[in-house]
Amino acid sequence: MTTQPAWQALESQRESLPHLRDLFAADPARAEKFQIEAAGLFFDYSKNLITAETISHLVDLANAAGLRGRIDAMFRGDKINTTENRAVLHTALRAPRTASIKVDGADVVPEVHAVLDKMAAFSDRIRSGDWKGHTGKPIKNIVNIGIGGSDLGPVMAYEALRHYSRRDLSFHFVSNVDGTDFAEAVRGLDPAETLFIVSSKTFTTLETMTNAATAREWSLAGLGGDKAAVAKHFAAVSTNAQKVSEFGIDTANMFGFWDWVGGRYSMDSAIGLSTMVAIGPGNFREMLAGFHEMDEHFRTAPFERNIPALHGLLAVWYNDFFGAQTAAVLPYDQYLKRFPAYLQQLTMESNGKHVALDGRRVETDTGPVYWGEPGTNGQHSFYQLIHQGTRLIPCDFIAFAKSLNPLGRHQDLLISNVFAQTEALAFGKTLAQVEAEGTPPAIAPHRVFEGNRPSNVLMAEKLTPATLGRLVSLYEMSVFTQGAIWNINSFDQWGVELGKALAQKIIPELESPTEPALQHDSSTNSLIRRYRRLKA
Ligand code: G6Q
Repeated sequence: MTTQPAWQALESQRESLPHLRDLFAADPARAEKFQIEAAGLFFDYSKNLITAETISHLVDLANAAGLRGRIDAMFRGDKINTTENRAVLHTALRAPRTASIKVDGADVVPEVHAVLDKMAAFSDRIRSGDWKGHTGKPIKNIVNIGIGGSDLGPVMAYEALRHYSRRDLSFHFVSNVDGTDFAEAVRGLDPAETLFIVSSKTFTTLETMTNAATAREWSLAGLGGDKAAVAKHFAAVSTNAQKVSEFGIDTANMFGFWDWVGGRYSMDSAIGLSTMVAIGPGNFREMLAGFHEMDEHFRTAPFERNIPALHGLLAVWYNDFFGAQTAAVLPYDQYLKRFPAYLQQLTMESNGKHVALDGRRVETDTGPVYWGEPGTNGQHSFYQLIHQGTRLIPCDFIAFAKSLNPLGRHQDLLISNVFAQTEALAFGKTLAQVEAEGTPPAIAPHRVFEGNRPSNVLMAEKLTPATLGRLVSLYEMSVFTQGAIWNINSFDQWGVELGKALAQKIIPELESPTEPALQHDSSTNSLIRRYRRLKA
């Protein structure tokens, strides 16, 4: 890719780019040139370090990388996850009933909708109180047990859409194998009113299976030990029916999905069962419609008018041409407090790769570190570094015009900060300006803001289930675009395997009643010995 003319043009352009102050001063119509309204979102990318030529070179780069063909291949169901020989079809999870998408010759859309219908019937029974626990009481508490892709999406979506959730039901999420996570989640809950949803694609994941076994013990202990209670207090979301029934969960209460849904792309599959119980099937379908709307925009819009494609190309621009190691996501909505954590998995597990699709080492840096916190809280802590540090940190600001909790002036105060921050980042404050304010010369340099720090603003009217779907799809497709430029497989995650395998070896060494013969390095050996001594 680095030998492509577009890449080289970008390299030389990077050297000669004017300051954002000059770019805006030179073109009063700059904002309109770099704004797009599509699929229910407004995207202002004018405060990026770009000119019209930059965008045209980035689009050339996308074309050189075959982005169009890759998009078509993904949506068509080709097995683009080559290291696992799987199709990548999270887009089918939100396709309308009338669509037809084939994997190995079979249309998957009817199955997708059959599962959604089954989830809806189940959710309605829980929400109406028709579903009774073992002692005849309706369910009041729902605990999702899962980790990684089987947790981060459900937690994020529940928090994001809490406004739309049933407030007389309580929702809890257990992911960590640390017993504290389970203990605190169920503290004070009545087992007779508690339903566990065990969410695991494989139904073999150490953390989830450990927590699920503990949950079964906790349930049975609180319900008199009758194993029949499991059927009333456990549901499963999995692709592995055999393991689900071995665990003792009635497969009638199992909701399936498919190997073409990656964990971090699964919040809109049956993994979203807790979300659907919380917000109801109607809202869940609205969220899917939002996803689909952005999918279609990404699939059909020309790259120069395509929000996710441009978003992804800008990420490549900063990552590979400016050496930006991180990117910040700053939602100005408290309900999106878990959105950055969700995006960390989506972006970093997808594009944290050093080997290209052809098996060779990549020639450029790949996935940046994503991080962030809701505004305005972050402004009172790490924004200092974004404004005046030595590193370039491209930022995404996410804002809504209407609050779901309109209280006095709060929303205007909140959103004024979005605009102020992007303005300060882009334009800064010169030494001359600082001096003109009468700042003593010794202090003046400390009060200079260089500016020229890039940001995007994503805006919508308000946070709805559909808006959330659009936002998540935008980032999924941005990640896809980035992966296409880097020619990597954004859909495997071999990097999480080694540590898992080593832990399996260490577990018996920690649990053994007699001193184990250790054959690790001297550091690991001594840590294991110290742990055994301390816990004795
Ligand atoms: C996501 C990853 C990973 C996965 C978890 C849980 O893309 O594959 O985060 O979701 O390891 O896996 P299970 O759903 O199989 O328990």
